[in-house]
Amino acid sequence: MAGNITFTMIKPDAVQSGYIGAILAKINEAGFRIVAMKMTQLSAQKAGEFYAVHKERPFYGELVSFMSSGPIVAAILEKDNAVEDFRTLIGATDPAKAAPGTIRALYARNVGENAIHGSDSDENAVIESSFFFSALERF
Ligand code: DAT
Ligand code: MG
Repeated sequence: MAGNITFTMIKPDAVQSGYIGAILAKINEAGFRIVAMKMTQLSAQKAGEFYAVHKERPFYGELVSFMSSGPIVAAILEKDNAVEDFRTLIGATDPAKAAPGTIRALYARNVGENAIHGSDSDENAVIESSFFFSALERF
């Protein structure tokens, strides 16, 4: 099971721009099953906790403030090879470098406001999923 899930957030820029539906359609078309989903807003403290691994990076303050600036859509997704396939679907962190047709190439504004999150490992997919969802919220 662990290797078959990833965690995603549709970030505040994409929610604000009205891209939730378009992004979910891409996720469905790519063959991911939605295990859990919610719309919520991170406090600055929770955003800081989620991105604690980036604490020493120069963009950390900006990242925390952006990620707590408006609602997000959090979800757990299931598919064979979920983590890697989802990273391929979303594209590079910087939308200017993201492959054509990827979610970030289509919907991200810039490297900071980049539309969507995807876990970077099976281990982090499990940690990040549990950050947002209890067992009772998974289907
Ligand atoms: P990713 O989201 O592709 O896994 P990451 O884990 O390196 O990228 O960084 C987490 C988030 O931090 C990223 O989605 C947006 C922000 N970020 C990364 N590099 C940045 C930069 N050079 N300037 C501003 N924000 C950045
Ligand atoms: Mg990352």
